[in-house]
Amino acid sequence: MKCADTLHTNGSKIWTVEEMTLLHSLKIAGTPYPEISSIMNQSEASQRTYNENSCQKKFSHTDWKSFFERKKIIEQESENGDFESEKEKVITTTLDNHERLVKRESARTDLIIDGIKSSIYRLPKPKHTDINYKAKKQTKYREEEVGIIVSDMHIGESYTLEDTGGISEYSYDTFQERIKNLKESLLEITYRHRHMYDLPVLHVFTLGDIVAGMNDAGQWSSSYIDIDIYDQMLAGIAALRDVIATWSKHFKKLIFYGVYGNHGRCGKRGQEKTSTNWDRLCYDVLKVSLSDYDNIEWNIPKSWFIDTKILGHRFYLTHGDGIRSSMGIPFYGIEKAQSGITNLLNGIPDYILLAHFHSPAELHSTGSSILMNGSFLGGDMYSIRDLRKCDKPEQKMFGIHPKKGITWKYDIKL
Ligand SMILES: [Mn+2]
Repeated sequence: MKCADTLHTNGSKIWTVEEMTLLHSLKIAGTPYPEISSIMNQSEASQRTYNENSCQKKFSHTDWKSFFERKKIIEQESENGDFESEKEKVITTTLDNHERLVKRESARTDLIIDGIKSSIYRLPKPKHTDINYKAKKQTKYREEEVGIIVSDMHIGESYTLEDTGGISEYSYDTFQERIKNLKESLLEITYRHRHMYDLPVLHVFTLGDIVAGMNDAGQWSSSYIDIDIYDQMLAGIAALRDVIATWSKHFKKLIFYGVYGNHGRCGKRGQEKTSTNWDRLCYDVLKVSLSDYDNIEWNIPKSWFIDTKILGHRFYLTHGDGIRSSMGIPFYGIEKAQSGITNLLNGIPDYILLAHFHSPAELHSTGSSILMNGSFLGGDMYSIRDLRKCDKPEQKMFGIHPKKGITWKYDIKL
């Protein structure tokens, strides 16, 4: 223990705290001075020779109250000192360990970098003489057929830039402009491809939701429909008649496929047969009004799907409203639908064409390629507000090759 020099300086040599404490406790216990001096002479705390006189003198000349106060302070300081030095030790060890870790990591990183560098240098450089692809001189390519998906026109739906906070707008005028773009783009692309090979046949996959729908027949809000259902259908017939008639003039043969959507149903879900649908009526009237065009073939079933073969490839067409979805593109719903369709048809369709989701996309699932069409609307009130999503108004067009199936694809921006 620390020397008690500040406590007591009376005497030739300074008494230690241990000596002082021993003296005090012996005296308090009632031990007489001769015995005190003898015990102290034999004690471990002994620092000198004690006699009766020196012990008595020391005891009576000491201010014991202040001695014990100071002793307490010294002991506390000593304890704190121990804690502080322990803490310091821990900090130093931690810092040392950390530094060692950092050094090790940086050495490891250096090794990896060196390894990568050396393998880059060792990589053989491509020689000009090794690169010798020569395009085949081919003047004739096998002809292909053209497919286009036409869907989700939602004629009658109407919302302004003000309604959507400047993000999107749609009206009958917008629709007219977009269908004109579609009509012309298909022909432009076809003629561009005709520089390479012939494209004699056009398949028009009309996959529903031509009309925006009746008030109260579905979840859609009639507040954003400004044309009633009858006029929606007539507008759909007029627009499709113009497009189909024009296209049919530029192909040897046009095959029209008409599958109805969910927006065309006549009453709430389940009230009528699903085939009782404004889209289907629109297709049937279209067929009658174009009956003079004998290069058009019509495929308008009562069922919600078409299963057909084109140049040896199996196509399954449906609107897509039976596929479970929540928030955007339903990957899992589509995979499930694909396996269900495969079981029902007893065979895997090479291509599944879908509409309804208004998001252009392509997925692959166990042997099927799934092509999802965009819409005429782009973002609508529902998708912008509830899904925070605004896709571009697009429709899919592609080439079908007898051997390769679907080859090139375009998302025609409307
Ligand atoms: Mn739909």
